[in-house]
Amino acid sequence: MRVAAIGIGGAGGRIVDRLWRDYERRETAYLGTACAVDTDTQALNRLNTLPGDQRHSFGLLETDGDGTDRDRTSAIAAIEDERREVRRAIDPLVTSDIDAIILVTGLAGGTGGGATAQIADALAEIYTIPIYCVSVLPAGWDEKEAVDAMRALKTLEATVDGQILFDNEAWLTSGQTVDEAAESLNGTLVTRLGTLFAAGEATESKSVGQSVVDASEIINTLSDSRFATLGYASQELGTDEGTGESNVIDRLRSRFFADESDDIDEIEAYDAVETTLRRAVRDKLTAECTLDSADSALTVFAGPPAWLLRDAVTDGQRWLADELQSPEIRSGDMPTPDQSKLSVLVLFSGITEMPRLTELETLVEEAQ
Ligand SMILES: Nc1nc2c(ncn2[C@@H]2O[C@H](COP(=O)(O)OP(=O)(O)OP(=O)(O)O)[C@@H](O)[C@H]2O)c(=O)[nH]1
Ligand SMILES: [Mg+2]
Repeated sequence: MRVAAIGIGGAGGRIVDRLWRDYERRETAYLGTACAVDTDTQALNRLNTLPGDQRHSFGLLETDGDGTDRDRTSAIAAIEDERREVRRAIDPLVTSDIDAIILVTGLAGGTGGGATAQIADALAEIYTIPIYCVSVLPAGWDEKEAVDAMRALKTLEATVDGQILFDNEAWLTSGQTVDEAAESLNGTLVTRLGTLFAAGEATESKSVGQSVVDASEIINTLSDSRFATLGYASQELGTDEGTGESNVIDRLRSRFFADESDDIDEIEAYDAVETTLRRAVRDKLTAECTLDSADSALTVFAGPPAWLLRDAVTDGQRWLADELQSPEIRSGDMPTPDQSKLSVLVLFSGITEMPRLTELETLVEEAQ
């Protein structure tokens, strides 16, 4: 799936900056292009990898270029004034080969939480392709943050075609601040987003009769889905075997570069697929949800073609259908012939129950 990614505000910009780095490292060209949009020129300057002409400031009269300091109202005023200019800055990104627009934002931020829905709305006036938002939920128990985040979440719900949630609270370890943990939080999120988008761009493998995911399947899973969350797990293959290093490397080479599935132990491959899928589902999701409240899911199995055993994938899908009480499940492979890693990504969507949203709602009620 080819996407145009737009980061709005500090968190959005940093996550998209990181996505740009992930994209440059992958073989699959899933990112048409990307940009960051912020009221804070210093934050834009501090990004690491996005080229300078892909960083855009707005609202400098309202904010002196320092950001809004968590003030949604001034971000909304700024974007109302500069709606056209911001859209014009984004326009060149949305080329005809783009399947979807991905906005990324920290919901509790003044800029991110205030301006993102307005930007989505301005883009939806022009483009008919889906617009999704990757929405970061605030950590902690601050009532103002909860109020702002829930307001932003609901405004976005009315504007975008689906939101993939990331819950900072779930991913911070105790005592850590978001600033300290930002690199690792953003790395976690970006690995999952990159795998999802890259899967939708994978081409059919000649070696095995694999089914790949195409962009329309991701779109069908995400669209009209309210909230979505991502699970992920990966496992190095075969590293627990052998005695000497060269031994292991030789064996890995002969196994991973081989096209024939009979070069690998099928039981081992079956177990690897099964275990990695279960970990992807049971380990921490980008935002925790009640699994049976999801109404559809999409799984991506990535690894050397010979390891992606049809039976294991089909049985895995059946297991997941049971777990979720039979919603719609799509599945596909992303063959990576030159890697010694198996990974599984699961996109759950149409979720109606998320404990963190209930917590934030409670904080909102307490604030009233
Ligand atoms: N996951 C993640 N969360 C972040 C990051 N930076 C900030 N956040 C969180 O995202 C929310 C919004 O913060 P920012 O993105 O800095 O705010 P902003 O959109 O720039 O808005 P203002 O600076 O208030 O105008 C807060 O809840 C932060 O804790 C980041 O790099 N990664
Ligand atoms: Mg900011």
